[in-house]
Amino acid sequence: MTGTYTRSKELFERAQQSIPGGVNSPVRAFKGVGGTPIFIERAKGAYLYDADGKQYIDYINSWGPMILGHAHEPVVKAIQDKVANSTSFGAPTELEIAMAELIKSMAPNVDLVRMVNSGTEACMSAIRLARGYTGRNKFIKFEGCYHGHADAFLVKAGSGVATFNIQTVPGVPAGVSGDTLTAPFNDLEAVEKLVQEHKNEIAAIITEPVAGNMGCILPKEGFLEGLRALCDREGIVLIFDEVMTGFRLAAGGAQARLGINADLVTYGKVIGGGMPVGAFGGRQEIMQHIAPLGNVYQAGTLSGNPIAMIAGYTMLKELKDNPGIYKELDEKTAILKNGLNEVLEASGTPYVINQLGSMISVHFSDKPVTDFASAGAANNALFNKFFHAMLNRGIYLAPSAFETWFICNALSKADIERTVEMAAESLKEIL
Ligand code: HOZ
Repeated sequence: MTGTYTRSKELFERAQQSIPGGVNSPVRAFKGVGGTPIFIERAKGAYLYDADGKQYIDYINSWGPMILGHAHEPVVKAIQDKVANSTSFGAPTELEIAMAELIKSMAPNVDLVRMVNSGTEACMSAIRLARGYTGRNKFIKFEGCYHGHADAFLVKAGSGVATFNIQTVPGVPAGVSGDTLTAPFNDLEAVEKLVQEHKNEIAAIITEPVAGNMGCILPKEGFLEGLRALCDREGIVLIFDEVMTGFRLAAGGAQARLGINADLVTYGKVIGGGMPVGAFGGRQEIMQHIAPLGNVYQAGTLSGNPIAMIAGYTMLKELKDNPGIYKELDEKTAILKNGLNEVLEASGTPYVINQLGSMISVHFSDKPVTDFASAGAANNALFNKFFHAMLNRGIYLAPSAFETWFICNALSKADIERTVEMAAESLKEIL
């Protein structure tokens, strides 16, 4: 089975005449894996349909938010009901209060929460807040973690920056990136060393508690606990970037699933059910420095947008009211992992599968993949072939070895079986 992608090819040609690289976010261009991006027309449940009418089982799920599947009926209906009342007011609404209350009831350590429009905005604002709160300028991030595209984060970043192997980003002034210190993920000693070298200068340590922008990389035992203890000892703000893990790994995100408390937490696309939303929140003591309570300025006309709020609220409420969904997601992902294990084992090629909850990634590596260096050292050329072999068979994986696959609860057992079968065929084709 192969794809013709005729219409997608035409659209990509046309797109490149008016959109940089033909896409509005770089990884989508398929430059990492080669070939032409498929253009999507619609999606329902676990399936995507491209411009040529071909169906795919979706393992991207809009990079995380479609936990309940695409066009989930209660979400669609809630948006339809709300949209006739206007799409934006730039003034407060009761729905924003309900959303904040819902987030507080689900996420640990959130006394106050500010809505924004993307994960980038959330992380950027959280760092500003940590700096304003501590009066310090530097912060530590981890190699291969991606916290959006604000200047200060584009240092040894994952996701598209890793996919395209961009070492330094033109346009990011050294004066800005100079305050960004980096350490390998899972290397507590390196963090300790940085903290000692920059005593009383570090405002924050920001991390994805489970990294999802260099494949899926799990924190080693003691790593996050060690960061927590270090931050407590040194007066550093610990920020968990839960743009991917929030409301996905558990109703309370990675904080709840892994039992580690952050001082500030950032959320993204997941809390909008796929609408453009983000948020950051945390303890009152820190959050009260945000304007208009304090002087750390942060604002946005579309923040708390009613359509985004109702979509996010409806999805989160369903997750909160049906905690069994997380068990189902875990079980489905375990079935997928077992199936992939079998066919990869049988293929004889070295591989690693990393997985927690409904986040999973396959690396063609003969060593454990625990950080950016080991993710980069894997046979990613083989991953690229695997990606295309799967795509041709109707399985839509993230178009880069430096991304996580996300499972949605609309995925059926039959879909998983088909995915495993297609993986076996794909491996036969490419090895
Ligand atoms: N940076 C996103 C995933 N880690 C990709 C965003 C997109 O292309 O939509």
